[in-house]
Amino acid sequence: MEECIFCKIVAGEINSDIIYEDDKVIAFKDINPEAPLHNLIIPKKHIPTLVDIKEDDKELIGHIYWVASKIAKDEGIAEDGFRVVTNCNKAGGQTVYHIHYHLLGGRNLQWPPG
Ligand code: D5M
Repeated sequence: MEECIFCKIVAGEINSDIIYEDDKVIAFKDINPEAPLHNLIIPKKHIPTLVDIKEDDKELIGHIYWVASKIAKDEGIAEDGFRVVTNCNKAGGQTVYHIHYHLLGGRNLQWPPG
């Protein structure tokens, strides 16, 4: 996926502020934070959108939620609360077509989102 900016982050071709990495996923600070803590958790595998998740990816997606929980605990926001969000396609507000999970916390988040 030559033109995918998040694949370039995975490959180390673009710098990012990485806060967690293992063999399956990487998490880094969002370049345009919407909360005091705003990280993105992405699979290293290129999956464009939520609707491109295949049956074989189910374990990977579960792993992403485990990583979100770990980061929230490590960052000290688990007890207060936080949000994990995936935008899907245009009307869902997706701008980068490599699936990612926004981890937002550190303030009282509003509901519903706009
Ligand atoms: O969210 C895409 C998110 O990706 C948006 O919050 C900005 C962030 N972004 C874009 N480029 C970068 C780089 N290079 N580093 C860190 N964060 C980045 P979406 O849900 O697709 O609208």
